[in-house]
Amino acid sequence: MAKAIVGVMPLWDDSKNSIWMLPGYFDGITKAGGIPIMLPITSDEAELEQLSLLCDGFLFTGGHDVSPRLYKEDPLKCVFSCKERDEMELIILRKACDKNKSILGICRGIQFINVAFGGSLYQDIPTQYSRKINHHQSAPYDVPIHSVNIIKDSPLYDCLKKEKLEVNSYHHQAVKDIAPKLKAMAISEDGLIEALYSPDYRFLWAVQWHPEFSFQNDNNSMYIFNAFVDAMKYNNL
Ligand SMILES: [Mn+2]
Repeated sequence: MAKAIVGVMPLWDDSKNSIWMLPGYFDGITKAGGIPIMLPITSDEAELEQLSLLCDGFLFTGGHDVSPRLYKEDPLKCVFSCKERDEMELIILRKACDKNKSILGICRGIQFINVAFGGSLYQDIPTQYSRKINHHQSAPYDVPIHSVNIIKDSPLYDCLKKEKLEVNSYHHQAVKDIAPKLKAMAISEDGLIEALYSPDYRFLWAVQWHPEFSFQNDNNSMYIFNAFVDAMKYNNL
């Protein structure tokens, strides 16, 4: 059987003026049975339309902050966004949803998807929310640093069958107001939303932690990649 093709959002390096990729995103998809391909940064509608037809799913990766202009705020000084990624991802997310493709967001991905659906963000957790727990760990990144409570009536609970999960954490922004069409799936011990989904699509999940750093040793991280890629197999949904 042909494998599912997963379009992965490229990361952007400002100092090298170059796209780049973290191997964990690719390796997690490969281990789950999919073929990852990195998309170019473009806002050409026709090219993105073709890519949205080619791919069975899309991974919205981590990276730059989402521009606060997209949720009608002025950016704080510590916020660094990438206009080209924001523009491209708005187009590809719309096309992916229209075609009911499988969608997974990680870190920036959960923030971006929430904003694209009309939600808002804390621009900087220590400044605007709380310093109670550390959401920005240092290396190694494959070890958990805080826990999240998984909401029982959610697909993440159905997947992992547990109410509490230990996760890694490497983010300074977080979901603030949840977009109307999205629902929370996991909440951190200090009350931040750390996973979202939409019941309106085949598979639209997003997590604030980093399964791409931990899937080699942590089954719960691997199960998320598996659920994402498995959802692509049923093209008649
Ligand atoms: Mn966190």
